[in-house]
Amino acid sequence: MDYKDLFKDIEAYETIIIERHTRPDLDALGSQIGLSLILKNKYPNKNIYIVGDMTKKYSFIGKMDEIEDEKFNGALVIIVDVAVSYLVSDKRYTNASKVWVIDHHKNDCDITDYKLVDTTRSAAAEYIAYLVMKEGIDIPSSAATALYGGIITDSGRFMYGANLSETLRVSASLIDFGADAKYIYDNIYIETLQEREMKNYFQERIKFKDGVAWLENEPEVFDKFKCEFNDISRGMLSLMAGIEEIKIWCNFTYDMESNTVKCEFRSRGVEIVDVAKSFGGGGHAYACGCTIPSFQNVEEVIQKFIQLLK
Ligand SMILES: [Mn+2]
Repeated sequence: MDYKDLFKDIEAYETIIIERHTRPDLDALGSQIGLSLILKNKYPNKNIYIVGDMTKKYSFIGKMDEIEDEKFNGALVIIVDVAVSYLVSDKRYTNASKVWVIDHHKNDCDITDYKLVDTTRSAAAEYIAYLVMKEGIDIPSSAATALYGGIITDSGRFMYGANLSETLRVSASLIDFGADAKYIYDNIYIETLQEREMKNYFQERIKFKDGVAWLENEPEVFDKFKCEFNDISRGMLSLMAGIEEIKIWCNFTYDMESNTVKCEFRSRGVEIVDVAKSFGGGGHAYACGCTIPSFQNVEEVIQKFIQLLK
């Protein structure tokens, strides 16, 4: 689709609701909140809402709106940082008049035909900032900060990205718009005593085999540590990164909401997304995930990665 059509729709609709994926990371939230602040700034008389589940870890970036079902009738919904329906946080978008998707993941979109997907973007926030600037719309400093937060986290502090010079160009522009980089860094680098204790606990439980490292996080860990799912599933991934002999690392975490095991995969120098896809998942070339029925399937996943390394 032509990005111009998105801005024509934004111009045309009176109610605009912005959504993103469940269990949001800072790119999902930064994209959603950043876009909403940009549109509120440009269209102070439109009804602009943001909805979805929230995570305590990123509450510093903003707050979601609670809105009635009726608000979706006749509304324009823009879904950011996700293109697959089952991961969208608020299913009421199906009642909207029109739905757009803005994403940077390598998934086939099953939500709408109105989509803007650029997989060379390190973050959905980078893509949104680029589109908004291309359209010549002003970015208030609060929005620039939110978008900048999405970029620095999804790019691994400007480490990953198919087009780093573009990521840096967009980021530099956001700083010019007044993005407060220090505010983001101050918030993402602080951790609680429990978080540090969790790292010590999980560190000792990492398993290693033929270039692959993994953690199996059984239901009991959520009794031991009062925390959210992503505090373990995403939060403990980095414990396995940066080991010379380990090229692929996996975090298998029990999900009580669905009684399944959610898998996060990361790699260094090896494209792994096809393995995630073979288990019905997806994501990026070096950072992806899937869901498996139980911990009995872990061995099968690990074997596929070991074969891939051979
Ligand atoms: Mn993202």
